[in-house]
Amino acid sequence: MTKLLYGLFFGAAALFTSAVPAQEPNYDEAAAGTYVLPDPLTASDGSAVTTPDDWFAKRRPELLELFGREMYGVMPGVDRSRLAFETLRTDPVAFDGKATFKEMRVYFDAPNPAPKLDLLICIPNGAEKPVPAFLVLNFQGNHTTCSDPWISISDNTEAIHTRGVDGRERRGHKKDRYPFEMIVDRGYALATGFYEDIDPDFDDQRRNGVHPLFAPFERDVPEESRAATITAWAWGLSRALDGLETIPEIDASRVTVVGHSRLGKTTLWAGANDPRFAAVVSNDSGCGGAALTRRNFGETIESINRAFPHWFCPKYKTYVGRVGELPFDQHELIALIAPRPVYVASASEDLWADPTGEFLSAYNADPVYRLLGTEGIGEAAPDPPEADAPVGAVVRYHRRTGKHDLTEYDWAQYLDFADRYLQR
Ligand code: GTR
Repeated sequence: MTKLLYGLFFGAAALFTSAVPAQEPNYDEAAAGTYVLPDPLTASDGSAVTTPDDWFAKRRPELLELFGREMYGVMPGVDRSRLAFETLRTDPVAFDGKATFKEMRVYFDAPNPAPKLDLLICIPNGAEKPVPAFLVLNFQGNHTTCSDPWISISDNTEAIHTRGVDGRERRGHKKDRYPFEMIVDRGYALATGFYEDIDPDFDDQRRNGVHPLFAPFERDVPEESRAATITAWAWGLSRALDGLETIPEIDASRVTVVGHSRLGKTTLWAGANDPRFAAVVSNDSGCGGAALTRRNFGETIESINRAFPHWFCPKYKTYVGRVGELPFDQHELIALIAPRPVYVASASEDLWADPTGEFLSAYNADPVYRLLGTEGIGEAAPDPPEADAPVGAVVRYHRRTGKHDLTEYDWAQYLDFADRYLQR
C-alpha cells in the first residue's frame, strides 16, 4: 500500500513536469548572459556596510532572512526538551584496531521513536582527544558508506522505498565517497547519517520527515516561506552536531560539514544558519548551491524548481523568469558563512552544475571575508583556475578533472584545508 502511494506521488509529479516544455540547457559560455550581482556590502536600504559591526548587526541578519523567506524557507527553531541521543552500539576495533565505530541515534521528538537520525561515527583510536571531525550526510544509508559488516543496515523503510535502497547487497557500494580510513589516519573523526532519515527526498507537501516538528515555529511564517526540504536537511545537520557535542572524544567546536550535490547546497545553508559549524565544504553543489543563479549555464532556477519543487519554498518559484529580481545571489550565501573557512569544489565534466558559476560565487564572497579580517580567496585571479589546481585561502576552490562525484582527490583537499584552519 505504502509503495503504491509513493508511485502515485511520483506519477503525479511526472505528469505535472511533462506538461510544461523544458528549455534546453545552455553550455555555451558566450550565452551565459550579462548580469549585475547584488553587492553583499550594500544593505537593502542602500547604506554601505563598512565595518564588521555593520555586517553582523545589520546586513548579515537581513540576508539570512531573505534567503530563508525567498528561497529555502525560514529555518525553524528546535524544542531541545524533545531531543535525545543514544549510543546504540560500539566497535572499538574497527579497521584492525585503528578506530572506534559508534552508532548513535538522534531522536528528534523523544520519547517518540521517530523521526530519528542514525549516525555512524568513526573515531581514530591513536589520535589525541578530543579530535576534530567531518560530518557528511549520505544518500543511501550508512551501510552503503563502508563495507564493514558490523554497520547496521538503514531501517528507514519510508526512505528506502523512495531511493530503492535494498539492504545487504548494497553494503559498501558507495564507499569511495566516504574514505573512513584516510580520514581517521589523518586524526579526524568521520560522522555520517542517511539524509532521508531527516526528510525523504520527494514532494509530499512537507508532511513527512521532520516537517511536523516545525509547526510550532511556523505559525507566523507565511505558507510560501515555510521550511522546504533543503532547510529540513540543514536543520537535521544541526541536530547531528548537537549529538556530536555529547561525545567526549570529539571536539564539536572543530566540525567541518561536507556535502555533495543537493547536500552541498544543504551544507552552505546549514553553515549560514548555524555558526557552530567551524568550516563548510560544498562539493559540486551547482544551482541553488554555490553556482550563481543569474548565470544562464547548465541547471537553471526554472529547471530545478520543475524537477525538485520540494527543495525550495513556494516563494522561490515566483522568481522563475525574473531571476534578475532575486534580492541576492549565491555568493551572498557563501558570505553568510564568513569569517569561517568555506571550500567550494567543482568537477570539470559537471557542466550541469556550472563550475564557472561556482567559482564566481566563491570569488564574489571575498569582500565580506576581507571586511571580517581574513585573507578571503587569497591571491586567486578573477577567472576560474586550471583543473586540479586549488586556489584561495579561507575561501578555497578547486575544479577536479572528472565527473559529478565526491572522490578521494576532493577529500584530500578538504583534509589539507582542515589541517590548515582547524588543527591546533
Ligand atoms: C541533479 C540536480 C542537481 C543536483 C543533483 C544531485 O539532478 O539537478 O541540482 O542536486 O541532482 O543532488 O545529485
